[in-house]
Amino acid sequence: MSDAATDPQKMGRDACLQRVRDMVRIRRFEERAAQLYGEGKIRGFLHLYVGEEAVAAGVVPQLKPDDNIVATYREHGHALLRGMSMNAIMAEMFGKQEGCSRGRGGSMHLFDRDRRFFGGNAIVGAGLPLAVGLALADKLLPRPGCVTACFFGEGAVAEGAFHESLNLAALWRVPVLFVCENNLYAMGTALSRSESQIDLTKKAASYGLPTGHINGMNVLAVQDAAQQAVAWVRENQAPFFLELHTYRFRAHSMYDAELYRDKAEVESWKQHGPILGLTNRLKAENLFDEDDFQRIDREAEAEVDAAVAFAEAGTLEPVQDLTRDVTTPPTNAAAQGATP
Ligand SMILES: Cc1ncc(C[n+]2csc(CCOP(=O)(O)OP(=O)(O)O)c2C)c(N)n1
Ligand SMILES: [Mg+2]
Repeated sequence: MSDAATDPQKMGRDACLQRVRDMVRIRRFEERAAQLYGEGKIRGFLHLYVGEEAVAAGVVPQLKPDDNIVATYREHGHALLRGMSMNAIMAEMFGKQEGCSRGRGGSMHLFDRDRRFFGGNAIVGAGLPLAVGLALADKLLPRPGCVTACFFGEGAVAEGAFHESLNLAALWRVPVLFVCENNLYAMGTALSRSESQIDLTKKAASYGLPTGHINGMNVLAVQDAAQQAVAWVRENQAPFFLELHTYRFRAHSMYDAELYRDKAEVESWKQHGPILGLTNRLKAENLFDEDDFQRIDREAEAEVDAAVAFAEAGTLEPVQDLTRDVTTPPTNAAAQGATP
């Protein structure tokens, strides 16, 4: 690790505050989303990233606008930090036409072509082949020097798509940064109950990828590792695998009795939460005080208030448009090329 990237004094107060702001924006957005879900305003699936914010906040700002991002159904934070408007994301969650996917995707399918944010994906592991395809396209077009960052949970290593994607990425030397968000559980299954090898970097190394293993609760450590990994992928135009140890503080999705973990375990991780960890460190370094936090918090709440008002005022798609973009299968005769 380089000192400049992990030493708050060397980073400077503004850069440190930006990381706090990034994480607080995600946290406040999601807390409000949970509340709106309870009120029936947001429906469908909703997976919160609370506790894991340091991963998106450490990695996403290291990417350039021409780089691609592929994420999972737990992607609100990545989308926000990529610069997608909170209004368009909230409207999407409300199912309104002003949403980033015209209200047809919901929480799990945030998408923004202009910002090269290629989802949001409901299927575990499905983002990996997509990322390899995007990077292959960049190599062939060519779009020199571009990187595709692919975020996925540790549950994806049980999918064949994980192994095929790492293998092909290494074989074809395509520029993908694989970012494994290892929060220890895939729904209610602890990694150690489903995998004989729980050091996931070893799986990636077996396909020939260089790897890194980072504490995903420490945003400065994530930022530093991501900076180096992105630079490596960009320069070598080849894949790299980062495993980040993190923890989700809330349920898997909105319904989850959480019988698979103790409350004490959750509480002990909260003591090392990413926002608390950074703000405590900055306070100890005299770079930050409670007034700073209150100001950042108020700004985030105001942005969320405005996004909710935007979503409330949005329009639902008219019923007669529901079949638009739905492909009708050809009739038998047409499919067989029959002529009368
Ligand atoms: C192919 C596939 N199998 C099963 C599911 C059901 N499912 C949804 S989330 C999930 C757990 C995934 O865990 P992980 O990859 O660790 O991500 P996390 O939810 O912890 O962020 C499963 C099994 C799915 N969506 N897709
Ligand atoms: Mg997981």
